[in-house]
Amino acid sequence: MNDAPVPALGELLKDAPSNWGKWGEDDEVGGLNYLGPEQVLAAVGLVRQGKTFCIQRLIGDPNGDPVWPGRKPAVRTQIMDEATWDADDAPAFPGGLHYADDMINAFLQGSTQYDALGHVWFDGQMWNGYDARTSVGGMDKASVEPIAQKGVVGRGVLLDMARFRGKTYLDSAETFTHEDLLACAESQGVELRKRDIIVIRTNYLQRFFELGDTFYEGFCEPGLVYSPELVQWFQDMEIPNLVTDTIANEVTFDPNTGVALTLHNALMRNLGVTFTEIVDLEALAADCADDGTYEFCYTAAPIKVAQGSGAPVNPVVLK
Ligand code: UVW
Repeated sequence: MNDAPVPALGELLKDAPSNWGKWGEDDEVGGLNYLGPEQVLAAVGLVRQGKTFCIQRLIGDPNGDPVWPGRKPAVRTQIMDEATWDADDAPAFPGGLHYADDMINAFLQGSTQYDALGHVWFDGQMWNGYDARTSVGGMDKASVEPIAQKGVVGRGVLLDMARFRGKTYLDSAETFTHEDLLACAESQGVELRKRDIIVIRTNYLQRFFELGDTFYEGFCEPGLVYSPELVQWFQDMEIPNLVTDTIANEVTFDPNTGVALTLHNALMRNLGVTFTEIVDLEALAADCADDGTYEFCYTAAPIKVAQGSGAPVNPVVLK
């Protein structure tokens, strides 16, 4: 990184494309508007082998839950189990019913998740120009709820950047561009089309399971890196949804500017691209490498959380 002062996002993105107002002043799902009946039917037509892949990571993994620094892994608490009925004052149900109950205390973005379009902002405005004050006490605008109501179905394409670069996993702070995505697609023999759901594998989170807590030292994930050309490419390609197996879908700190999470703003806030993070692509990637088919029907719907800035999801991929 150079020694120049880190630019403000407003300055960096002042000439960047925007889709605010494109789908009306009340829109809360942005690029998901690109996925209509035509895209759904085309995606369903890709289901030929009857294979299914559920690409959520385990919540409460005994080996740990990778989360954005400052968030904590989910805590699951057993509330009722067979021991409950040892107590003299245990509930007695006609017929002798016993049952188990539990609860989780979890960050809504602490596992495989959809970000709400209002999840990030700068200069006091979030997606579609909504006032950032509408986030106070809960998202009144651009929460995850409309995304959960609509759901996501479209043609997904896996771009296996780790395999493309001949690595087990990408390195910390390693970057790639849309040109690299195109080169990766070409090497896999798959065409990227307009309105595709882009699914990128870095396998970076394997490092979390290998390193434990030292994973967070000098935290900088690999990923897509901002350029005006990359943002224009997403705009021209009408990409509805960016899905990756990293915690935040992009290089954490832009090596050219030092800005944190530039693409969250250039793509999510400005263009309405929905972000799906922390997916587990290992079984899917192995299958794609095996059968040479990197396109599939991608389906997902985050859980419906009123005013949520994100929500867990278990996307299902069908081949
Ligand atoms: C942040 O935006 C801080 O986190 P994420 O998108 O990874 O949930």
